Amino acid sequence: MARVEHLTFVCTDDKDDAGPNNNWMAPADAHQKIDALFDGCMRGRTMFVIPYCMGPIDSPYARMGVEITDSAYVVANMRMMTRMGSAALQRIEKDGIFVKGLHSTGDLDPERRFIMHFPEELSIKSIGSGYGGNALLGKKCHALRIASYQARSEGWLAEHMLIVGIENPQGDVHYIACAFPSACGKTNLAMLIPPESHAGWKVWTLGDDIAWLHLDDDGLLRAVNPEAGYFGVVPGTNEKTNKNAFDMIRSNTIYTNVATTEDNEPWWEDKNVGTPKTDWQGRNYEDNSKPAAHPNSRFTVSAKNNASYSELAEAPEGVPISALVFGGRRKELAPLVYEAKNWSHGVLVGAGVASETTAANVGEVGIVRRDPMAMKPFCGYNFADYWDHWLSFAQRSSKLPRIFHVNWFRQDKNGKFLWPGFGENLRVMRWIIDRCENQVSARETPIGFLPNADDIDTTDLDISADTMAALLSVNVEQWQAEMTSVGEYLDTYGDRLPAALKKEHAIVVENLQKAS
Ligand code: GTP
Ligand code: SPV
Ligand code: MN
Repeated sequence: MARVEHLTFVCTDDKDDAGPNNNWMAPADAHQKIDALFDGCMRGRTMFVIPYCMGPIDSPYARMGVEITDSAYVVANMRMMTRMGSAALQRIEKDGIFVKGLHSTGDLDPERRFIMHFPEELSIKSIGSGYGGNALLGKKCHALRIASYQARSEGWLAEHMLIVGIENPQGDVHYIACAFPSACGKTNLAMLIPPESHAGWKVWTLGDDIAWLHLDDDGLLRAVNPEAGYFGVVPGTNEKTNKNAFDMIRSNTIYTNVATTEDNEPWWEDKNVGTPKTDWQGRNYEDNSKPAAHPNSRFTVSAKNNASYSELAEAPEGVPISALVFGGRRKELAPLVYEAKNWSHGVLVGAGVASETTAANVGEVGIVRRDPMAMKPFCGYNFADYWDHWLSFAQRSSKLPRIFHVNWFRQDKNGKFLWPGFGENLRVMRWIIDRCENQVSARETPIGFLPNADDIDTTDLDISADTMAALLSVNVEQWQAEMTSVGEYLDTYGDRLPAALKKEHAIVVENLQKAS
């Protein structure tokens, strides 16, 4: 029912290539260990062979894979999440290169469960889990861990980002890619419905989880979504929060670990329709103190089911990106939105992302941890080299997107969210677009540019000026502590840490010092 970071390994010849951000095992040891578990594990089962394509089938950026599995559930999911089948097989025959994935549910015993990546061999072996990120090998294993490793040597980026098109009433569209940690709002933002106050605005979904970013010949950063479907968080999805998702999962949808009603309809917390009869484990639901659906229950659905689906998700060349946005789940500290001062400062902002842990991974929920670029569980190599790679883009283009940071999750003393979120997040995206178009000035602070008080449109919103001021404030003392913690974290990467990143950190520290 969730990813298992503690059982997920990156197996490179040199341990330092995997970095402190990954669990590491020597490739030979890893093969030996996992092959012993695979031995005989599929006996009596059906072996499925899944040729798949990540990215539009005719895109130069698309990458192929073949997953072998003994799970029909995996096949059905991969069919919606990737371009699978004969077209992929033909391209594999043409390209002559593909990622090899081997998966078995094994006996589902956590003691005999591993997700192992061999980026130098372009292969993945996964046993003991049937859950999405552990078992649909095209997704996080291939499209992020293996792809990020390849992207570094080939000069592109594989990121944990949604891709959204925002169209203003005049018909101009800006494409924005946002990296938020697991269960922190990517799917919701990708298919946002403009609030009533925003007549004439439209939102187009290109992707909700993964973006592959390439510089084109003109120096523009372009994004393609390697996936063809959504594997989304079910709890919290309703008519009000995410109507597009709510509508698109009424048919042709796989539900995983939800509760059911008497009529065998799927049910989850905050669905706001029906009552649960059976919980996600198939038990009679009586104990109301526990959720009936697993907090990380998921839907799988083809992207084409989504009313806001953009045809450009099929464009081989992808879409040009105006802004990159990082975000996290922070009760305090991080303002609603701020803009980095330049590309390398933006890389520091991304490297410093922290977020409360969620049910998307097995383990404690609600603990603040560093999740750089929302890639802590997914970067297939040493974060120090990854930041260096990010920084290198500034030398290759003068037309890079601007970088922002958002936080929809600030709370008051009673644990109530200060910002309404969901559809209203469009108001923040508008400020981001205005900044990209140089239409609005901003307030310079030690951590970056913040909106002036009136520049976030709050028309028809029941929010006080005091709350807005709180959402758009920078507490220098708290930020000094935060930057100390970011500095300590960066130092754990030792000599490999890029000097340019240390320098950006020192600049923010100095600016805070001056402001205090
Ligand atoms: P992964 O699929 O795990 O990568 O997650 P994701 O980043 O796509 O997260 P998703 O959009 O599914 O949101 C996760 C949870 O956060 C859901 O329960 C949402 O209802 C909730 N959520 C999303 N956006 C907002 C927001 O703007 N405000 C608040 N308060 N909650 C939100
Ligand atoms: C996430 O956890 O970030 C997800 C779900 O998108 S999974 O595919 O399991 O990684
Ligand atoms: Mn994700």
